[in-house]
Amino acid sequence: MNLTELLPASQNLAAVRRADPETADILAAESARQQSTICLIPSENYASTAVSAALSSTLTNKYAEGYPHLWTNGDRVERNGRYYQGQANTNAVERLAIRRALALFTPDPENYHANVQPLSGAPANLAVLHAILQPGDVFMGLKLAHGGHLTHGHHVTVTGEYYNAVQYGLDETGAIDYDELERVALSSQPKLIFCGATAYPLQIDFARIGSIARRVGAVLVADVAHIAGLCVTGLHPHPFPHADIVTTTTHKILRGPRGGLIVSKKQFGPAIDRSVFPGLQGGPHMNAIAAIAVALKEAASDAYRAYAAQVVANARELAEGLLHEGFRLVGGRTENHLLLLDVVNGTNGCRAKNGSYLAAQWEKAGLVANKNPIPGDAKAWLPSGIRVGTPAVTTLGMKESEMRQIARWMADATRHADDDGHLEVIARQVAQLMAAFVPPTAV
Ligand code: DSN
Repeated sequence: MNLTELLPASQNLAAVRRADPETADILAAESARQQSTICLIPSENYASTAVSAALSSTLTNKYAEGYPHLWTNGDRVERNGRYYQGQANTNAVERLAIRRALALFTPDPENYHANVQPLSGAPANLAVLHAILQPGDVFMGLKLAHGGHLTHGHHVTVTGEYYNAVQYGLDETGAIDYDELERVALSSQPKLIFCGATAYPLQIDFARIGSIARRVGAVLVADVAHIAGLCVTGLHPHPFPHADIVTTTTHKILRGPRGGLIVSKKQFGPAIDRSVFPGLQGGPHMNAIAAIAVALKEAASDAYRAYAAQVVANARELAEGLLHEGFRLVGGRTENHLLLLDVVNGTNGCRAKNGSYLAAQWEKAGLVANKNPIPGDAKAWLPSGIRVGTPAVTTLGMKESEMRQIARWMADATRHADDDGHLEVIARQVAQLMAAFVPPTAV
């Protein structure tokens, strides 16, 4: 394969090649990998060429510690603006991103606040905890093996180390156990409750969790990184007004650059701003903030609404195809963009010794997904599940017929997981399909 044919225009790879052929070869190989395999990782996507171009703009050269607005502490103005000079354009682009985040995520922008500086989702969540809690305070989050995120209180992270993290889980049907959540909240009296998930295929009842949070006087934080694009297009219930604070990444279903957003009811804004900077971060990545502004404009379009609807339709079709083949789905179905497969307990040959082995073998067939813990798993690195999703394939323009084909390939690759030759045959078929679906940044 001639890798130079796959140069991503937005990265100006020719310039990289002139300066550094070794790095250029790696970048070209990654473009080739993305072009020839099917991305089923539900948290990955393809940024548009406009997003990628903004990311590689001259804003990468600029330091901009501070904010384009007053920072307050209660009624007291602490600081105004940035620390360094030369901020006319950083201020303009950050204000634009903030305005678009508020318009997209909130019912009433005047009464909400947005911080667009978090470098990604984990720093955004940490900034919220640091803004609201003191070390040792109690907060609640969904268990990692039940679909939660590391930063929702898992013991290997600072969120589990610095705070008193209490976890809730799913019931035997695979749905969030709202009764247990309420019991745990009443007994542990958390100051903050995290809801939201990274591997949960069902809709989240923000209204119910909001009423529990109000009952115990906790701040409710909804981490919608996975479903942000569904919430803002009406395809999933919206966390506001039930949640006080919403966090999200910008690079998953929102199709922006790698980054994070925190949108909150206005009273939490000053504490969140101070927590992000100077509490946790230094200079914001202004090139990423420009790219976030572009992505938020794209996400407000009719085309994005149609995209999000197709993401959900594709996930349902994929789920039907996989169930038909014999796979077992945690929760039994999908109501959003992702499916969680229990690969140890499938039937009709749709089973494997664990998710780690099967995900590695699938990659040989050009099917790129991720191993994932499922309820009952003790080891995150040797789990019984695989997580798949449709945001990326839908960006490429794939529809229901391609989902049916992908389900057949997943079953075929599972039944022949020990046969590398068979997996290579599937990989060639996958690459043939992908030739018709070029990622935006590969053109
Ligand atoms: N790594 C992200 C995901 O894949 O869902 C969560 O942070």
